[in-house]
Amino acid sequence: MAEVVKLFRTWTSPFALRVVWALKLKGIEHETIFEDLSNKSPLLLQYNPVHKKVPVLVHNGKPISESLVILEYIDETWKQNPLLPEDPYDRATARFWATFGDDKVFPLVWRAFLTQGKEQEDAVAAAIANLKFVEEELKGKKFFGGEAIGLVDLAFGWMVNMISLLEQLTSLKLIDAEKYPMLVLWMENFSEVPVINESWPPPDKLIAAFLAIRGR
Ligand SMILES: N[C@@H](CCC(=O)N[C@@H](CS)C(=O)NCC(=O)O)C(=O)O
Repeated sequence: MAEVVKLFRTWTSPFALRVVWALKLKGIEHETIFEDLSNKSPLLLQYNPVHKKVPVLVHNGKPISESLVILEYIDETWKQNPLLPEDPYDRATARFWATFGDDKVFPLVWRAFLTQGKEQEDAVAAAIANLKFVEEELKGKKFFGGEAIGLVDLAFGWMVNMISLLEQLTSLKLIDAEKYPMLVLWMENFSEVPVINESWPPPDKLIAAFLAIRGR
């Protein structure tokens, strides 16, 4: 039976971009359904009734939501170009860092993006402090898992354009190249991977979309 893979997403969603990258790295053909989050489609609500968010991957009619869960599903379903290491301890470590990024870095950067003044400065300071742990984790490595791109890289991929966007839109500096050389190097290595590089949303369109969100 031919496989049917559908991805419900928006073009701005950093969580959905992880899934796009994973499918491309695995070479999986898929159909993309772009959602309007101000008017979610009945299918999105049917497939993700709990969170009502994108991304949702639908594989042969079965929906999977939450981007990190989707990445693991993709890795278990299509074995080529593995995203997680084989060793159980290394797998646990990868899951730890992917979750750390979503729990302890992304929300702070997002808060910095949506706020101003003291609240914004506090969010940036807290994000910078948490990124120190990430900097240490990257010491001596090209990617989080070593030489090959993997799940943790995809999970942190949002940082590359969100941080430069935040730095462009505000006067704040998040990543100082002298204090965070490994993070800067990782961002360069990550961006150079063709599958990653070819999938970014157009920067001007993204700035306009994020300014609209910030305005609201
Ligand atoms: N933890 C979720 C976060 C997904 C998420 O926040 N998606 C946003 C778009 S970036 C969304 O669909 N928001 C719609 C809403 O909150 O109603 C994941 O990793 O998939």
